[in-house]
Amino acid sequence: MNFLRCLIWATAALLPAFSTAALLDQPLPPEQFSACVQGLAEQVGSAGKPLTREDFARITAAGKYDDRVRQSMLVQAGEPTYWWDELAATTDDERVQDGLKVLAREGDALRKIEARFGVPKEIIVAIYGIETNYGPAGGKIPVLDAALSLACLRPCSAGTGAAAASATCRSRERAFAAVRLLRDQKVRADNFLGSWAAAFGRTQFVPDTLEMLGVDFDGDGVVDVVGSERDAWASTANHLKTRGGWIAAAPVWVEVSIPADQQAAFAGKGQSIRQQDRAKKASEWAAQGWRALGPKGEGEPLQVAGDPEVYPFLPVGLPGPAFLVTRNFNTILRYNSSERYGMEVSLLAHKLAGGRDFVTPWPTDDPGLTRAQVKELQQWLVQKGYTKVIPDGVQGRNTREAIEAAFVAKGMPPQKRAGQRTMKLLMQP
Ligand SMILES: [Ca+2]
Repeated sequence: MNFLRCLIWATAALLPAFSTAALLDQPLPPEQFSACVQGLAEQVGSAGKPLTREDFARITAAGKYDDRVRQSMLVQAGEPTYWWDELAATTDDERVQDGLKVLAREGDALRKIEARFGVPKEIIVAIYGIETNYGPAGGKIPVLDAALSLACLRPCSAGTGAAAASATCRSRERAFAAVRLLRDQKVRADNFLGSWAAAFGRTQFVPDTLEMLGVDFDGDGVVDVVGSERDAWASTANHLKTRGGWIAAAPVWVEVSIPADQQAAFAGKGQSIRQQDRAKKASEWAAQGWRALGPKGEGEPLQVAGDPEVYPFLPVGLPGPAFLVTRNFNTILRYNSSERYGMEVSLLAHKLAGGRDFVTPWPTDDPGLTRAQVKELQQWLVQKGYTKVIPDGVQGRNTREAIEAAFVAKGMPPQKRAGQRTMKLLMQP
């Protein structure tokens, strides 16, 4: 996954726990960072696993504050982004084809991982595709620096005991885990690089999670989620199996139509509607008139293998796509708490298994672009002198500003995105 998207997703998980906004106003002064790291050294007694002060001090001596962490924490407050843009780009044909190549190339290993952990190989490959576009990941920030910077920008309020397990202390434990991984030589010190949120490797693990759930699947004695695809895949499968559990026979969701007399409760206000507390067997929803949707949007009998408990999830309310989701959706959210991430992974996996896109249109007259189309648009923007951005298929900050400038120059209402309709409008001579 590209870096910006990584920020948006990861931050969705970070924000609720964050209560020290003032700390983000300016870079952390060096003396404050040193004092913070020293303070962390005094808290090793609260670490989730044994860690001595001496080891912490020795390994963090090389640690540096990295202001990209703070800057990234600020990014997410920016402009709105849309489901239809993100899903169009993250599950485009190109990513499906690339994923099918991975499945063909590594089918044996992936089948073994599926058999051992009970998680479909398409889900594992989809996470690989969404997280790093099937690659070794491009994070450039030393994980130790990122983890220490995060821990200092988002300090743990209480010092010891039960608080260590609380959400506010997760950053501290992440820093401790990064130190332990280096101490135990479980990661390669020269290649321990990742994102601002300290996520690293092909499926973007964070240190504390890797320490608990990492799997050495290729059997070389090291859990190497950077260098080894198999280690990364097995670690991800282990995460899904252990945190939340996977119902092997069940899908992640079924696209549905809601009976007319029950639709009022799902009127869209732009926010997602997720009703976990209404989970009940699929057959009970069917008895209330809920229907599955066929290839042309026609209602079909609602039958889910094994008749698991499912609950309604509507990404933007009605009008818009509606789903009944299984526990597998929650399990993906344990990997990354963003609902969009959950739908991106599951839709890509669905397509990798031969399934089709949702049939219900998004409530927009300007659906999202594929990455190839975004690239084409970027090339046009560069050619017309609106930006010097390198066309990469991502509507990042520079591209969005160039789009806005182009709309203004053409005398059209400014907007910082383009879709199928507005891209044509913008590029017409
Ligand atoms: Ca290994």
